[in-house]
Amino acid sequence: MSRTFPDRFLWGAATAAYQVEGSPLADGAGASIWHRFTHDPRLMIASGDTGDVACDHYNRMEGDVELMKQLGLQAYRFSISWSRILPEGTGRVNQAGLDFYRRLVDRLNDAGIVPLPTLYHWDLPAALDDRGGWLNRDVAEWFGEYAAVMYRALDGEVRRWATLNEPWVVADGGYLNGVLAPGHRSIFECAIASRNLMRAHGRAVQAYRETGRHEVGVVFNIEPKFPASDRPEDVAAAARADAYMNRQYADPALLGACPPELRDVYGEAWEDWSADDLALACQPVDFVGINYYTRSVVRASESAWPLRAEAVVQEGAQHTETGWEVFPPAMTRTLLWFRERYGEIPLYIMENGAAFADPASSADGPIADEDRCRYLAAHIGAVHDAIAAGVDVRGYMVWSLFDNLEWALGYAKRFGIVHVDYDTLARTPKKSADLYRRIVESNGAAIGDVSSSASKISG
Ligand code: GBH
Repeated sequence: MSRTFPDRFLWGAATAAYQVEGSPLADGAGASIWHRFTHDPRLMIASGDTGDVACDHYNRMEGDVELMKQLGLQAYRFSISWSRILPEGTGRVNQAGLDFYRRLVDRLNDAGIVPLPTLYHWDLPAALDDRGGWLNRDVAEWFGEYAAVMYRALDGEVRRWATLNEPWVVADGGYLNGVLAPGHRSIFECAIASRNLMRAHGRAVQAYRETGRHEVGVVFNIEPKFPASDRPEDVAAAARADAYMNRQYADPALLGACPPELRDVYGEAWEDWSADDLALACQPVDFVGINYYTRSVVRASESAWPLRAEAVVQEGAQHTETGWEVFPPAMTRTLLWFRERYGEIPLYIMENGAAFADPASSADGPIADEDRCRYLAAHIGAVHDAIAAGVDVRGYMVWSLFDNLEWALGYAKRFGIVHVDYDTLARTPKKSADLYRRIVESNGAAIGDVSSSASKISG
């Protein structure tokens, strides 16, 4: 079946600063909380991996843009490292840091590739963490100041800005579970960080209305929560999980309210947001980015803290190397649900992809990452299903352009359509990169080349 996408649908690939750049302290940059986290043996990443070199994109940016051009990408989603721009987080601007992103954006525009920057993909300046980081209410002003510096520098060349990437991950991983920087474990802090993240997002949108002339939005990770059974306890558990991961951030930003289930999830750590905080978080946005990887099936479990809900592993389904179930129909469901709940907002898939171990590369061909090819074709097909049902989806960014630092999982988990050899830093497009080039060229039709009969993908 041939499926093409709307005219001007934007096809691209995504990365994030700390995951690919390397040289985190170069040219006057300040340290970020991720630099600190990966270098602190008490916090630690199991493998000892750091972002010191990563893909060395900071030094190889021009060649990388050339590669993107060869891959036929129409857009490149990247993030800006706040502490390269403002080494102390506020105040003094580091011109050399700005210059790096200006060169990147210029090269992209010269190559006809649309730049899609995200202002915050988890690398808070360490100097701001010393002042409380996301726990300090002033972070909204700090983020607004940084955002305005970027808009003033690059709004002529950039037409679409995203504020935060996945605020849920920042609060849950950084402040509740301690598995991501800054590595705290407190449900009280998680609730505070959650609110300050959305206040900061709102402040950055306000700043855009003062200085910018194009579009600004925000990026959420959305993961549908299916109840394991019709039992009311399981249905309620799924609703709590959905409120916590999905609606906790999108509701304040888009509806100006918090999901009522959060009181139950957070217990005494929950404090109702003031009307002022809700109003600040709820600024009109021009688009929303959605990152979709998987779904989860959940059942009630009194001992599972704090949600009293636990995931039920789907036996027989395919799982990626990160243990996430491959379930393409939930991509469609996510998009339909989003429109139904939040109304007609232009949507972009800002991340979708999978970690699979690379099969050994044969001498005469690229790394044959068939699992990734099937994953991408099936999920792009699922995006098409949502568009066919009338959802306004305007673009798709594969995660990721490169194998890169998979945060606390280090370099072992590979999400790239381009292989990176971490000894030589050589970039080698995998079979999925070739498939993706054909998908872009054919505006989606080439997903039909991927045999679904050979697919292990359920759904
Ligand atoms: C994204 O986050 C990040 O933006 C990106 O930097 C990162 O490299 C990429 O994904 C790959 O991890 O354990 O089955 O319950 C991903 C957000 C939220 C997706 C948690 C998976 C857990 C699935 N993730 N979710 S499960």
